[in-house]
Amino acid sequence: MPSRREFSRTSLAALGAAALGRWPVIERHAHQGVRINGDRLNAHLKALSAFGANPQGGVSRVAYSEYDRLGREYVMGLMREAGLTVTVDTAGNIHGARAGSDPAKKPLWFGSHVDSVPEGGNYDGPVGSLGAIEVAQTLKERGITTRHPINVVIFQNEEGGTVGSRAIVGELHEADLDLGTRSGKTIRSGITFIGGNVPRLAEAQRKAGDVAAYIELHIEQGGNLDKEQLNIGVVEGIVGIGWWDVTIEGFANHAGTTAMNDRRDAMLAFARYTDMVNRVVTSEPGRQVGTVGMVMAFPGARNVIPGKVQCSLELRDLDNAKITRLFERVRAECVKIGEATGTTFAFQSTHQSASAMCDTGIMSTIAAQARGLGLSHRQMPSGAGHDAQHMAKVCPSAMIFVPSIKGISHAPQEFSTPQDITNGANVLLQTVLALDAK
Ligand code: HGY
Ligand code: MN
Ligand code: MN
Repeated sequence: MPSRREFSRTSLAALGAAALGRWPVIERHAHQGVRINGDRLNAHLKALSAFGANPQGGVSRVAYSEYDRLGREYVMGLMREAGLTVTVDTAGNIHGARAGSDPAKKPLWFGSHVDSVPEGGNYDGPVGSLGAIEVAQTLKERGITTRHPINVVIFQNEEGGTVGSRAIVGELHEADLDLGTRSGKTIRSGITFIGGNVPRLAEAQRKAGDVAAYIELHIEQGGNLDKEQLNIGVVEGIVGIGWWDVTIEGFANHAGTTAMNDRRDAMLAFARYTDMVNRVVTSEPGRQVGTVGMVMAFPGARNVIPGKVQCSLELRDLDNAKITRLFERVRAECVKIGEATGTTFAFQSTHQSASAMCDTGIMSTIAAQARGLGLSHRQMPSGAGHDAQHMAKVCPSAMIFVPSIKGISHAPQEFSTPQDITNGANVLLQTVLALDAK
């Protein structure tokens, strides 16, 4: 197995056409030797993982829960220690600002999120959030004043559909605010709970030109870097995601007296639906994925034929048109399943994130900084959604991935090594300094 270092040349050649990005490629800058404090960063990660720690070793820190609130407090404390001026915007996103020396420059944003999925891991979001704060702390300690103002951003409710970043780009709409969340609160009451101001939500918006660039450090969440023993992933694009709530209506009836062919069993329709989603999604070539991740049967008793099922549909691909096409195929198949089982299917769209491509100039800059640090790297798409895909609508955006051991994520066993996390934060630091040299 080749070592992580032996692959350091991968990407720059492949990125030959990369100069087409909005940001010029910066290879060298004045602070090439500066490094973050990896021990401190990893200690902060361990401390944050106490908020919502679960017995399996991961966290349940879903957005708008008490643990989310406590985790955010902890993070705001670290930001203040790092010399950042901390504010919470009207959408509930946390910002840590640091002045730059050139009044003509727009701020460089970098950060991630600290909310988790239910029974999630300790690295999805925290690595990029605490990595960003560590970069700010390093700049402070080294007495480096950047030309651009700096803004460390911690987006709220990333896992519930990139809610905070959608508010930033003006895509969190009135109807979204009344959707429920895993905390038990609606998005509207959740935003109030974490210190936002819903009637003034629009004040959180940024438009094209307000932000110089957005960079996010994150764990890969897939197993490519680990398998190939590479240090850094340079993200080329982020998948689009569609979410639908699906309601299957049948007829609840006695499980002992209703003959098999007289039943309108919503659970049977659900079983066929789940199998069909897998069949439709795998029926064409490509990296598209589809998941049925939630199900509830009603009334939910051993001796009652389920009259109603509420479940979900998630579709992802780098091509938004493919998501729409697959959804239409799923919906058409549901009509057939409904006819065969005496049930009906209704779909309600609850969230749609368009895919986004990363800025090729910043991608080349990230690759150059990784190379300068002696780190191997390759380009890769992101199969996970990220706030960066929304930020890409208002500024050049890019992402830095570090390995996820065995590719496990959204699970308590999620793990990235302290060295890989340190490497990623150093690439973030060097990338910020390189972009600032523009
Ligand atoms: O679901 C996702 O892709 C992300 O981790 N929010
Ligand atoms: Mn996640
Ligand atoms: Mn994440």
